[in-house]
Amino acid sequence: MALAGVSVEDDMQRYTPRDIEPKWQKIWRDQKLFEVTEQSDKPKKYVIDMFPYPSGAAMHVGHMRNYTISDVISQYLRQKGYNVMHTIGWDTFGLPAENYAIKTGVAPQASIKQNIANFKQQLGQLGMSYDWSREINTSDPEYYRWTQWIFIKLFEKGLAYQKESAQWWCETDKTVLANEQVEAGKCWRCGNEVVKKLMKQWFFKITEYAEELLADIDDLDWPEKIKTMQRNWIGKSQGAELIFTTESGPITVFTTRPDTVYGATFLVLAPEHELVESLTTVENHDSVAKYKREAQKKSDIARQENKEKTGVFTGSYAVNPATGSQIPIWIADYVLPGYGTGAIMAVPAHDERDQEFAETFDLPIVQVVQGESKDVHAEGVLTNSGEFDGMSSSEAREKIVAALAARDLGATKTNFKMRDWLISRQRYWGAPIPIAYDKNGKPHAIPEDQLPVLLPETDDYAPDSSGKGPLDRDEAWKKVVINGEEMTRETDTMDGYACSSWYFLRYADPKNNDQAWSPEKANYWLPIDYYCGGDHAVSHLLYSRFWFHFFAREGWIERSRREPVGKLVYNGYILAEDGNKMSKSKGNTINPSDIIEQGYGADSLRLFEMFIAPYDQSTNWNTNGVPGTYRFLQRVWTLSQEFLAAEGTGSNDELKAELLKITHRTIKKVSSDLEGLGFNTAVAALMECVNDFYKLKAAHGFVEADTWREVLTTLVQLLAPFAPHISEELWSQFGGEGSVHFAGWPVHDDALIVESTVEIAVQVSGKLRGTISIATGASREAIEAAALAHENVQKTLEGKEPTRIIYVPGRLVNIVV
Ligand code: ANZ
Repeated sequence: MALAGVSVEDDMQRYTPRDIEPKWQKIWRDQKLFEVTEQSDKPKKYVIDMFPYPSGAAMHVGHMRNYTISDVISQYLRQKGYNVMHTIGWDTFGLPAENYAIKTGVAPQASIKQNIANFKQQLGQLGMSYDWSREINTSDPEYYRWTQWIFIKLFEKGLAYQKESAQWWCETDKTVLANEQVEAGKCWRCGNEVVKKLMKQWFFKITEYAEELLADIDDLDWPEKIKTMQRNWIGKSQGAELIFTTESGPITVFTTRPDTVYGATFLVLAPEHELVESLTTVENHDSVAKYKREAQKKSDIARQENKEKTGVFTGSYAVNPATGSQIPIWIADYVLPGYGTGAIMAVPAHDERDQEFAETFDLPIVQVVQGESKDVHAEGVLTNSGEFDGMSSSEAREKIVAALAARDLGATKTNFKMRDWLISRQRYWGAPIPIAYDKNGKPHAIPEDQLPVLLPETDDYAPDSSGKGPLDRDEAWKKVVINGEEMTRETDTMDGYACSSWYFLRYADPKNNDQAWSPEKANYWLPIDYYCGGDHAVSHLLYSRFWFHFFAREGWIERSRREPVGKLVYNGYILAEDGNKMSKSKGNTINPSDIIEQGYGADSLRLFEMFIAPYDQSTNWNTNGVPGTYRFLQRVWTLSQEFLAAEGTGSNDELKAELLKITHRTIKKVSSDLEGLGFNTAVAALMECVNDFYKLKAAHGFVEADTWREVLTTLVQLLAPFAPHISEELWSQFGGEGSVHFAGWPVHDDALIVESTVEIAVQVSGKLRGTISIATGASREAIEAAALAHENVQKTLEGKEPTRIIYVPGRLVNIVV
């Protein structure tokens, strides 16, 4: 078959990946080459990707970038002599399979099985070096049994609890909706407006770990931008709670600026605040009720967007604890119910949102701080603040809170933006929550010996108007006897993020039937040394940190390993050639299997994936790229075949030095690039190396056969992480022992790189007659011959024979007559 953009140089020597790649894949598999155990005298490395959700669509070249990065790292580390665990599994619960089931009637169990088979086939084709004996699947009862066990442990410690919470609800479809199913306040299915409805839900108490999750971020070897995202998500905020009294009782506000309390000219409550009802006067009842209904339809994000301020007056007043004056109480949706106390003191002179609000509704604005800079840690000098006038903001913050505290009207307070993790899903396709309720509705953990709580098979997956999941319709399944007492099972399933919060521990001990993992194995393999992915900056990466902190507190993993992810390798996206995001629906995806089957092979594709751009940058796909890297591999192949067919004889010191210099320069560059994850520049260095080899071959042929053999073998070793198949094939053709992937990583010798030629002074009977420039490492005979041949030497000698030649290595030749 003809490959576009590739000229056929010589059929006999043609590089044909399909003759090589499947062959080596089979050998690696049959020999279980990449399987590992803890019984090793090598130091360990643990390298994985964020495991995939095996969707119905084939993987595209964007997904593949991620898997290639981790595979290159793994192969490199193996060659460097590490005991590398590199493995993969499947994150299989979740909405896509369930929606597919609702649409087509194909059970999620069946479609997932098919999708896994497809993904495995694709990854296998790419020559990924996984330890397949450790493969896991989160919807396998042998796996989710342990997710349920962890739930129970959290429940026993009070870290899994139930609480009423507002859920998106579509009145038309009569169903609960996840956040991502609400688009601009509308249901994703029917397009009608959605509302919030209070429902009892299960939560994990991640907020109890807020402080330590925040503190540990500092030491993580992660990209700064991801660390910042996590810090902001946790959102620690130090301030005070101040009390404003009203006729209906006290209103507590949370503020980071107690120094501005003299400028608080009104209060704003979230429309959902519990005191709104009692504060609303008769005249204001209708407008307040209407405003509350409108606010219900907006998401928190929409409410925080910077747009025109809306709100209504309740008709009531509160007493400002500092000034003693009566200030009006309003409600507005820019105050969120879930943060702080759901009520704020508005200081329009010093807070932008409050200022807009005051301007819109014509409320008083009183400046109380002078010379304030615009940044968040506002500092200025107090004014209009009674006894506190003239104080700095920071001093006043403390003094004012202390003064109010003395009157029981204030206290310092730290808040976190982070909310507890809602894990109930009114859905079929998830791990059942291992809880049952007694007659009084009290929740009980399912005893450990009754795990797993199996997800029953059904052909009825759709949610209904009950607000509960499909499992709620399975009357037989719901009944359960616990310690002789009849109970009713919880019918919600768990958020998929529960299953993905601990899977890296199961990789360490995938077949354990007695424990989720053995601490011994976990302490051997964890933390993950390189965790590769390009998503879930806060969700998954924060949830799993929380679980690990919990595991460490329980002693199931060493405290020093409570951070699961050592180095986070956060890759950029590959976009379609036109710069759009690749997606099946846009029809612009490129399937790696197609490229392989066209004849370019997996190695060319892998190489291009690494060459295309620095790994952490997003970049557009380029159709000419793979033919380019294919041509490069073709050149490696051809050069090797030519050498094997026609090893030269004889020696050439200059050639030898030059070959070694090129090679050692390349070893140095590729090694340091790989250490710093500079994959693209490492590939460029390999290409340059091959170009230089071709020039030398053209000039000298394959004399210096031993050196050629040495440098070509080294080239193959350097190429192996990127292009494992061709490297393995050439390694064996060159007579290498075992697999190239365990054959060591070449080490460069600086002495061979520094200078390719040396300048040597030439004297005749002690008198300087000139200099010669000659290859470093040239033999003494060659140097003497070059010195004798020097023009001035010939002239001075006038045909006389030298009596002896003195040679000072690397410096001078003295020809004595
Ligand atoms: C008075 C004030 C004066 C404020 C000033 C700021 C500047 P962090 O924690 O950093 O986000 N706030 C408190 N609860 C809120 C809620 N539920 N919804 C919306 N806004 C809320 O900032 C806390 C500040 O955000 C608090 O301090 C409060 O406004 C507002 F010159 O109180 B401040």
